[in-house]
Amino acid sequence: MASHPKDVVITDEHPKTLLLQKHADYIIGYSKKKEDYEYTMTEHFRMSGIYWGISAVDLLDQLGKMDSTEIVTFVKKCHDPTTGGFAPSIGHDAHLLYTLSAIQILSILDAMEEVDVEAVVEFIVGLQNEDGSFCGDMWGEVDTRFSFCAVASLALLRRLDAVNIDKAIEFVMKCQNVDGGFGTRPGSESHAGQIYCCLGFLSITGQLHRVNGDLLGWWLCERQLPSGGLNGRPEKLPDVCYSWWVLASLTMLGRLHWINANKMRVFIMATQDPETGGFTDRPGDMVDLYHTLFGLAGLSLLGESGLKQINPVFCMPQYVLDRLSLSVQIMSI
Ligand code: BD7
Ligand code: ZN
Repeated sequence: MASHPKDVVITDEHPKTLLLQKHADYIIGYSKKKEDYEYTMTEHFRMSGIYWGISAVDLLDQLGKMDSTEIVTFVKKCHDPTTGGFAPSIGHDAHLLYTLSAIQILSILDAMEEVDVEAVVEFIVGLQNEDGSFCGDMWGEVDTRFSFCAVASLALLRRLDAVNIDKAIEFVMKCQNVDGGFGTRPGSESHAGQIYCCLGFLSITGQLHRVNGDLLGWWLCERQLPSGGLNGRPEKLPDVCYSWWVLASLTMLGRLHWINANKMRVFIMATQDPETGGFTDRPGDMVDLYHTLFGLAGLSLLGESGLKQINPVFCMPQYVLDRLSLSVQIMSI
């Protein structure tokens, strides 16, 4: 039994070192099996899937093995000239989530000139509300994730000036809770994913000084369980994707050293599948591209050798941001 009611046990049977080539082969193989059940089931978030895949392969220094022409062609076919945004797949509706994924893909592949940047900017501008918040699409749901998607996309397009940044900041600050964390909307409970989005937003807009780094740093460190894994909220099971949301948040707060990095590394290593390659949410489950990127990204933040450095705000290889001369704010303590 695990020593904690909501934890897992890591044994000697689980991998202990990085199975680098297994992961590269898993991702490259995935992109070639387009008729597979799993591939077809993920059509509704395909654009993000491509972003997770190419970022992960790039961290492994094997981006050259992906068909970048095919990817750019797909991204262009997902651009909706009517709204100016990107859809997750061809023929679907445009959304801010997939617009950020598309811009991340084009930034990594250095292919931004292939799309109508001004139309994309207009799409994002049109989604800002009177109170500074952002909707994800024309249907009107508000979420701090969308505030992050908007400023991250605009920063990569070098067009942050296009929206009302002061009002956008005012809205995100209204989503801060007494525990130092952030939720989806004003009054919503703190959640590690939402905290990442809000800190990323504040980093891009140069407002990190408005958070209480000690208080929030504590809340984030309390996510670590005896297995070394992290959960996203109290009373939840550990999940490798939270090693990204939490470690990236602690990095922005200048407090990454507050986590037990050795135990964290043991947990992430244990979520690798030595047969198929790829990472799972927790040891023994099924692998997917999403957990594969965030497992590798977490290890990169911890300085794992053999992996490229990742940017904690954009979740893209650091060299891409360097190429764009884009720097982000990190809190100093
Ligand atoms: C979106 C936009 C951002 O700017 C930042 C974060 C996101 C979250 C988005 C993502 O990572 N995009 O790159 N998440 C997802 O696409 C996942 C996809 C998924 C579905 C089902 C199983 C695994 C992955 N989604 C839609 C999620 O809800 C996942 C589901 C999950 C992951 N592990 C167990 N279940 N959860 C998730 O992303 O939680 C982190 C999070 C929540 C809220 C805000 C930001 C991050
Ligand atoms: Zn997860």
